[in-house]
Amino acid sequence: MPDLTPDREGAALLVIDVQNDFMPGGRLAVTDGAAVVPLINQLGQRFEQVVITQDWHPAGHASFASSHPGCQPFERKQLPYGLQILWPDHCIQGSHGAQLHAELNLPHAQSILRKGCNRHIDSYSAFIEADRQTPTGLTGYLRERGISDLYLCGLALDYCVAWSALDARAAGFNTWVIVDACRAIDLDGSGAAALVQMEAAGVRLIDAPALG
Ligand code: VGL
Ligand code: ZN
Repeated sequence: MPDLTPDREGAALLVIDVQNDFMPGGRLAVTDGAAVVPLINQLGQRFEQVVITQDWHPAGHASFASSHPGCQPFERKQLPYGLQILWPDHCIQGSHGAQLHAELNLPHAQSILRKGCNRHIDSYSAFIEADRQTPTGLTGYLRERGISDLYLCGLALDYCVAWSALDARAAGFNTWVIVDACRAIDLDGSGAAALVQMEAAGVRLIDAPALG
């Protein structure tokens, strides 16, 4: 059994995109999204190292359906770097929707990483943008701080959490996803597919009680 004590040296909690636009009533609402907040607050108390991400798009971002005349949200469109799901406008830099949920309480988090800032490239992953080439710098940040084990939680399980977990694993981090502290967007079964893909890649799926 791996040592699952979250406060051991080398472990960090990575809290993905717990932002107003992903909450019920937000522009890209995730069903039951707000339910993760109290659980993440509890988890946060167990980790000395906490990193938070924010989806942080400029107006007119390439992932927005509104940036492509004639396109509707949730359509897929070929962009220069690959097939992109087009989303409703969301998490626009500086907007209320881009703010972290007001009840997220992680005052000891040392770093907030903003991603998806490049107008022409989306970034579900906290590590590498959707062109699969442009690093965010998070790998270096974590390595330089001696982090080897990452525990992910947040929104959405099937997009930003899954892509971040897969990239974390590929970068060599021991990677856990705390599934009950995530919620999925679930387009066409994407929630279940993400779990299968993560498990196949060596990402370990747990629920919060497994952390003791
Ligand atoms: C996300 C779709 C678009 C996420 C971000 O945080 O999972 N999903 N942008
Ligand atoms: Zn986004």
